Amino acid sequence: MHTYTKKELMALITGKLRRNFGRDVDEATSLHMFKACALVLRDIMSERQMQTQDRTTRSHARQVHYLSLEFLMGRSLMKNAYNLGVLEPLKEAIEGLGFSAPELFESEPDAGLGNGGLGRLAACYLDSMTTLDIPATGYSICYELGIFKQKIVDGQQVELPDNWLGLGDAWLIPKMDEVEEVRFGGRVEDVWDEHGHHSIRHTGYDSVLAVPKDMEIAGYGTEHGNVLRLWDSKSPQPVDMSLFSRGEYLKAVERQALAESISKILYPEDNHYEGKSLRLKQQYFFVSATIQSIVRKHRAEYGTLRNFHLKHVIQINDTHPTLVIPELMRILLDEEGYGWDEAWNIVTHTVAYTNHTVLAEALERWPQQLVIDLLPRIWQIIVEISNRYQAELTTYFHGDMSKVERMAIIWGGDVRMANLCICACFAVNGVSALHSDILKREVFHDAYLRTPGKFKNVTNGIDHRRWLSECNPQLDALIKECCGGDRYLLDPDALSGLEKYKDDSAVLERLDAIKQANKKAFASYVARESGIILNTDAVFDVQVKRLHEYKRQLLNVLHIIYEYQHLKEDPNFMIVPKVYLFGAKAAPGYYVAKRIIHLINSLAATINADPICKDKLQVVFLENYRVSLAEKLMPASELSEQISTAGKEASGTGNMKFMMNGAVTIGTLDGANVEMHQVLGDENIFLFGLKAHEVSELKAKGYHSYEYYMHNNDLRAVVDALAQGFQDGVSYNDLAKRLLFGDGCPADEYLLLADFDSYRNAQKKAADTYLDRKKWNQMSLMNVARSGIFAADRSIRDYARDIWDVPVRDLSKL
Ligand code: B1H
Repeated sequence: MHTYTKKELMALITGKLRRNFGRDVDEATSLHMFKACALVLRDIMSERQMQTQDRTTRSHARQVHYLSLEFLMGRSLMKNAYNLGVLEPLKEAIEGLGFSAPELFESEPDAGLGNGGLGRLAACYLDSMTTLDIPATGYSICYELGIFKQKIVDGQQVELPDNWLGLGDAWLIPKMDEVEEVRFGGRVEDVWDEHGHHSIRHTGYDSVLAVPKDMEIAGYGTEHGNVLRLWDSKSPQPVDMSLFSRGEYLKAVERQALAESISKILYPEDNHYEGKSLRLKQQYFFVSATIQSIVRKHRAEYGTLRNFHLKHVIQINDTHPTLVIPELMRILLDEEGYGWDEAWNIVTHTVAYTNHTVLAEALERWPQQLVIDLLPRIWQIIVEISNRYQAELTTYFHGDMSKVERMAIIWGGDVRMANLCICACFAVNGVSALHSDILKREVFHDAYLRTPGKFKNVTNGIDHRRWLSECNPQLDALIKECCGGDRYLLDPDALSGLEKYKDDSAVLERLDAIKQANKKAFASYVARESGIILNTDAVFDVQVKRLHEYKRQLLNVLHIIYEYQHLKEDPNFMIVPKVYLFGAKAAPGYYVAKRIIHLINSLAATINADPICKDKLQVVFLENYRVSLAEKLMPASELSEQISTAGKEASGTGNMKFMMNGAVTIGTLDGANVEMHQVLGDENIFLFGLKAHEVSELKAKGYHSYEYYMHNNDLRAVVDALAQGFQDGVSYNDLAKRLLFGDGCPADEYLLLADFDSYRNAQKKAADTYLDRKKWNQMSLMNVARSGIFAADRSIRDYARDIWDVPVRDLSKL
């Protein structure tokens, strides 16, 4: 594989500075320098990607298309340099030109085109698909504003716009010759010509142009290159001249603004469905542009769509791209003139659906009137799919209408996207063993009875090169010494080579020292950014993820209040000093989540100012949790909080990042924690709480949180303190009442009080274990050693084998 020297890179960078920015190195700002470096890497990737494309075309290989409304890419400069094998020479080149490489890497904005786990998963999968030589393309929207930036002002979240494109667009290549047109609204009619041929006439619609902005994706240790195609919306006319000339300036500009609003913002709700018309427009815009672009290339290559399903598989990331189903039907029916059955056969052998949540409030149900108004032809096709399905179901279930109703696609004035996916997709998968079981046993049980073969599991995984090798270079070095050098980078199972050192005190002490150094590095970062001084002699106990009630940040808080109360009574209560770190964005409209952020900050202010807590107990809320902050935090974490109500977290992927970096988990048997426990055994994880089936049973028999409150003095004191509030005088009576009585929702819907005691015991056990340094380091080592199955490479091999039927790079050639 061709690689680049420091000297070559310096020449390429100075060339870019001169040609693209008209600057010599000595006149260049760090902004110019960043862009020049990005452009140099982009050129290398473009070249490889085009060769990959040629190879794919020549071999007529089957391709994967990964459709997702979110790709949470984070930063790219270091990642791309790493994958291209030029990280070291690039650093030297940057320094050689008089700039600081770490500062330059740090100046890159995160591409925050996603909310949380679902979006980050898509980004990790792009890396693995490329590394495993799969011809794959990601598709999404080129949001002008990514996930909002979070500021904490007076303890509360304030959202600021995230305008990432100023620098971030260095990675994007606009392809003006591959623009697609997407149509909204208007009327559709059936027309017959003089020969009796039927066609559909669509008139009076509004057009929006979709401009592709391609981001090149480099794989690790391969020449293979893929693309993430981000669609930008543009108005077909810059301004409407007919309106303009009549003096209606505002109206003229308004139409343009409306078209361009489609790709303005990412909807910031994680695990929650918002029935906004602009969101439906986003979904159709991106799906229609995507499928038109795939179809256009396919036609050019094969001259027919009859073999479409043999050459393409479309994986949809949750139901957000569901409209790809009727949109592909529309093209096959209306543009190709295929009959229904032939079109349906192609579609149902092309699209596969991944479900990411069982939360009822996240299931997409679009009001049919919205679909009718915005997408009249798509609506007709959905109706036809729905009617045929309903007839089949009625026969299959011998008229058991309760089943037919649950599985219906159109019902009660809504289009239920998950049911449309289950009907039309050839595969439906969950994202962890437990989650896939729950889909089969509960959420989609009726469909499972009819077509059990469709239902699969692919447990999530993370890009272990980003989340271990790049972000934790010291641990990376230790692993390379212990596990056969670079091997684990392409063969994550090689991490298990660490196991044989679990009684080797030299290795255990190295592991300890690495963690200590990473904690210090993180602490100095936090000190620089916020002025807060973290106690690096304390356990770093970390809960970072989106703020959601089911994730139970509040349970963590209740336990901290408990410790604080006991510390006040007994100065020797905290044998192990602790730093509790939180990081979480709340959806701007999610009131309770915002209250919990405020609560964490109120409690932190009180505890951190109390002399009793000095060197024993500290609570810190980390502002603006995001990919690039996680990369600094994971290597420094010791205890990983994965404490969702069992049955609610589909998988979790943060849990895997912690594990890979040697943090020990305190958690419930939920999502992928179940599989972590399976590989770790009871002795290397701190489990607590009700199991998923116990949660269901307790809810079925009637859960009364008040009884836990009444019968547990410690718990009562904690909830009372919560209601009282802390030093800043803010009362959290609303949150306390929610736990005891509910508020238009069941009291303590997520069973915090039921799990409190069990959580406290697990916390106690973790603290006691932490005192035994050897034992803790052994647990930490085992966590790293057994984390190989949580590499995204493994997940992608599963998808390739069980769903996509595409070949992957062969490890035996390593
Ligand atoms: C997950 C979402 C999600 N599940 C709707 N569902 C969204 C739903 O903008 N929306 O409308 C956005 C996101 N996100 C997460 O997916 C799960 O909660 C995690 O458990 C899982 O690890 C992750 C990846 O599978």
